[in-house]
Amino acid sequence: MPIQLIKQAINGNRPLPRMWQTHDLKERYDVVIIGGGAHGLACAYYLAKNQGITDVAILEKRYIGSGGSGRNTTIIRSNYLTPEGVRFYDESVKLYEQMSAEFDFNVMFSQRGHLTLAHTDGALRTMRRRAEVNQLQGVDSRVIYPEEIKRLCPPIDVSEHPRYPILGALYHPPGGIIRHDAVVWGYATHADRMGVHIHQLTEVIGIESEQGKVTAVNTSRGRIKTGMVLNATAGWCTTIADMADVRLPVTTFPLQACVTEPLKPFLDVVIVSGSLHVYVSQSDRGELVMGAAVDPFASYSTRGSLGFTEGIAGHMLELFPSLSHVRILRQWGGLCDMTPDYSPIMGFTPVEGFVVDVGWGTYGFKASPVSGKRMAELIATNKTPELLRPFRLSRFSENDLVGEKGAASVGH
Ligand code: PYC
Repeated sequence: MPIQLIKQAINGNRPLPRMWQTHDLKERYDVVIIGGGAHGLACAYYLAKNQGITDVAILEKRYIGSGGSGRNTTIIRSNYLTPEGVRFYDESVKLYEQMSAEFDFNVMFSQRGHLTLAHTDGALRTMRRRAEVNQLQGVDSRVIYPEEIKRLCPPIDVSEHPRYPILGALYHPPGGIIRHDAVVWGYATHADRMGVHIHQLTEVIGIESEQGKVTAVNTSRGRIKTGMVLNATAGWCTTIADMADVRLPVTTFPLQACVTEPLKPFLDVVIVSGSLHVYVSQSDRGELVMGAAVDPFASYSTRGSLGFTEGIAGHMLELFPSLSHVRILRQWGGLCDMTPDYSPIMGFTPVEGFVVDVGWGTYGFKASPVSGKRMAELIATNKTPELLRPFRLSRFSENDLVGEKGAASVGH
């Protein structure tokens, strides 16, 4: 039993200490991070822990984890398509592996294996290419065929009957799922303990600069002087960048997800089908957590739609016909900032002191530790870490793209 619970029982049920504090807004901070999701919180954590920079404010317009960090389907993996992507996400998986020990707080990382199904010859070709690239980067990933898929996931239909029979899969054993709220709370707690100020319900309304250099951030609670601002938002990354006069090649699309009623444990791998536009895992509560492709129109809406529910139910039943009696419990939407090459944008911008960690599309949550750690390094040293160089903003004008569309879980 966790020691805190025992202490609480002995102490007559007095409230547990708060995991993070509230603070008045200071007049000045060394670093201001806009966005209280896992990325912003991770960056604050690593600024304090690895770089000794603790005079940091996180500004979150709602509550921490209220954006993509609390709305994703918690999948962690590094089986990407480009060497740059694989190296980057692999560092993230390794950081996730250490997280429970580092926080002394169980983030429930379950490396149960991740299967991306191929239903066409073209998809199988892409899986083979991904497996090669993954293996060359030392990442455990290989193509498997229906017999092994059935062994790893007995309820799946690998027969020839479905409209899109399963021809093979990219199998990535280190991939899995995690508790996303635990990740957010872990970073927040530890950043707070090292002196970071987390300001919830604090909306950014303007960014000031003089002679091409950031000087202050205006918020719904007052003005903050600073020479360093990190835009770590999703959904509103272009709005925030516009305030600093920086244009980002990003278009925002909704992405919907849902959970079923709890079922007895029967699915202990993550299943993804790009052709059927569905990914699914079973949570520790027994619910099936499922998602689809982004909605086919740009929008800031996070409402669910009947079209999504019908589509995902139909596609799930093609994979798992035995689930026809299962009810969907709730559904929700999040916002995905898509870039032209489906890779994120991390690093410096033409405005000195305004740096970005944005454009994550459908890949954001899984990258939180590595982007936080490496963005903290960039801010502290004023140099771009090697791992981040491929993802610089200037790659679009230099025609040096990092095409990751082929590694998306579902078609976009
Ligand atoms: O890239 O693994 C992924 C993913 C799952 C859901 C959205 N993106």
